[in-house]
Amino acid sequence: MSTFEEIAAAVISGNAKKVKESAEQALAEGAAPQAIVNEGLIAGMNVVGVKFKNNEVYVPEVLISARAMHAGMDVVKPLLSDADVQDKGTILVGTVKGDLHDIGKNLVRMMLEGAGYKVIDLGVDIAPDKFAQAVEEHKPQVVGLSALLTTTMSSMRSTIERLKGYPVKVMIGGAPVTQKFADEIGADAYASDAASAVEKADQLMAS
Ligand code: B12
Repeated sequence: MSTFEEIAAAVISGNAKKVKESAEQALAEGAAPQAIVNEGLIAGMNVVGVKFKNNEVYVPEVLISARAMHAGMDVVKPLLSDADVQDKGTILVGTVKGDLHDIGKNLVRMMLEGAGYKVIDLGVDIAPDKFAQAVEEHKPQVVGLSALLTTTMSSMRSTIERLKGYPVKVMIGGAPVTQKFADEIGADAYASDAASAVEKADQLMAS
């Protein structure tokens, strides 16, 4: 097994200590930091994403793998120059106004980070104006809105209204949200889980 494969395998099994050690070993062997990210850490998270989608692993395993991935990122991040950082794009995520659920949104954030996006997480209970301010400040290409309550789905509509005129695509998700609702409120994409969120983000970035 190559050191990159060892890193990916340790991310998949959620072994943060092993990820850190293997990342350090790869650096000692002269591997480029960016290659460690792409061929080790992201490669591992991609496998986790597919397994999650196929119900082969569940939320706790994904969180543990994401933590392992972050342990590797901590090793290589100081060595990545700005020019090295893969510029896949910036995505802003947040749970809409009135809604405090963040477990799903956090998973989406981790999977997007694992796929190489820069993610800005605004947190929970985010009002439309706050999303708009953050869009002005961070200039993301995509905004991801999460809602878990049927009563806060209307906040998605008002957030999309508020973001009209800004050059951003809006992707929505959360247990009560459907493709039909996304179409109704004019969202650019809907995804039912964190792995599909990455696929949809890739499509939005390319469109
Ligand atoms: C955990 C939980 C809580 C926790 C939240 C903790 C936290 N930090 O998030 C606490 C206890 C705080 C809570 C509070 C409440 N809750 Co609650 N909660 C849940 C519960 C059990 C699990 C939700 C969860 O985390 N699921 C796991 C994650 C991984 O799944 P997910 O969020 O759906 O996310 C996935 C996808 O939807 C998608 N996704 C999510 N976000 C996004 C965003 C984007 C952009 C994309 C693309 C995809 C995407 O990807 C994720 C990963 O695959 C659900 C029941 C259930 N089984 O769903 C009820 C539930 C959502 N809660 C409910 C209710 C009613 C409440 C309360 C009103 C209860 C009360 N009376 O006080 C309060 C509301 C507080 C508020 N203002 O938000 C109801 C909602 C009913 C409805 N139809 O609106 C549910 C369905 C329970 C029920 N059956 O009654 N809750």
